[in-house]
Amino acid sequence: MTDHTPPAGIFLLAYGTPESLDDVEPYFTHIRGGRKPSPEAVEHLRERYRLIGGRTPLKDLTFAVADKLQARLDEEAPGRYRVYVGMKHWHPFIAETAPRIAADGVQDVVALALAPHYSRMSIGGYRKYVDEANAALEQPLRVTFIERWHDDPGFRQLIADRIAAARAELPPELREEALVLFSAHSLPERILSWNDPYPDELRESAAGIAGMLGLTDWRLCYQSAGMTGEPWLGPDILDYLEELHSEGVRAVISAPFGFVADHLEVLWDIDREAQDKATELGMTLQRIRMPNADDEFVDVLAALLHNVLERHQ
Ligand code: FEC
Repeated sequence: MTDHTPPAGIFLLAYGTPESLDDVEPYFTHIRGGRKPSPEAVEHLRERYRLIGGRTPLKDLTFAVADKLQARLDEEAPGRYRVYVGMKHWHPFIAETAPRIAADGVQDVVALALAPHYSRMSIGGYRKYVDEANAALEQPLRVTFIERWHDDPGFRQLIADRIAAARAELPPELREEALVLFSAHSLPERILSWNDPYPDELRESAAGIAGMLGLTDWRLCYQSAGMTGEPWLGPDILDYLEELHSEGVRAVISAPFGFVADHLEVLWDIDREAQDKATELGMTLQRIRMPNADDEFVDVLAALLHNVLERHQ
């Protein structure tokens, strides 16, 4: 007898990245909700992409995660799940992928943004795009949206392992003393007036990871704040490195745990800006390897999705 149950969809959501330097202006405009940035701001952003090689691997990495996850799920239950990718700010947009999911006959979807901590401004934004795309479908999908997964033990263990590996790469005389510096994308301070859980979730997950490693001292800061003319959450990583330097810290292990892949905010903001600042201060900065499309990260996602799927089947 043939099983006619339609496959369930796994909708992986990522930020999106411009494919070429020509895409930078419309991409930036999309991030700003349709408001065109000044030519100077576009040029400044384009220059950062140019300096890291013209494009980031974010899209390729996200599709590589999707392919590996598909293969993993197919091994366990052939034909039961289909993995899709939709982006928040560039092609394939969430609104472009949603109709493809529906056209494949999928009715139930688990949506997972590849960012572990919840803020109304970040994950809430992904959710809004998914809801809008879904509402535009003739037959809306039944969507289970995973809003946060920073508390997933597998995720925390993976970051803890990456921190341990980064420590092992430091020169022997700095290994013991290197201070772990967690960082996540800053957001405008006004999120605090909404009681947004973002800062607390970051602190909780950093503390959880530090606990796995038995760390007594570790720090948390923000990075990549926008130039929007309003105050953003701090301390910013560049200022904070100065503070750590004045405390006598000689080496830091940078753990940008608010992200999961190599992209502009890691390859530029950490590997260029923060690294330059550390060098200027005579400090050593060793960044953790990002989860990217590594098998261990696919394991984490597969386990996380299993838990959710079991609860909804
Ligand atoms: O590699 C790439 O091409 C994309 C890297 C990238 C990631 C990313 C993640 C987050 N963002 C978050 C919030 C904001 C807010 C604004 C904002 C602006 C930008 C700009 C670029 C950019 N973001 Fe981003 N973000 C990435 C890239 N982001 C480029 C525009 C120029 C600039 O400010 O540098 C301000 C919007 C406005 O101006 O109105 C707010 C959050 C995340 C982490 C969650 C996630 O990954 O989805 C939160 C990756």
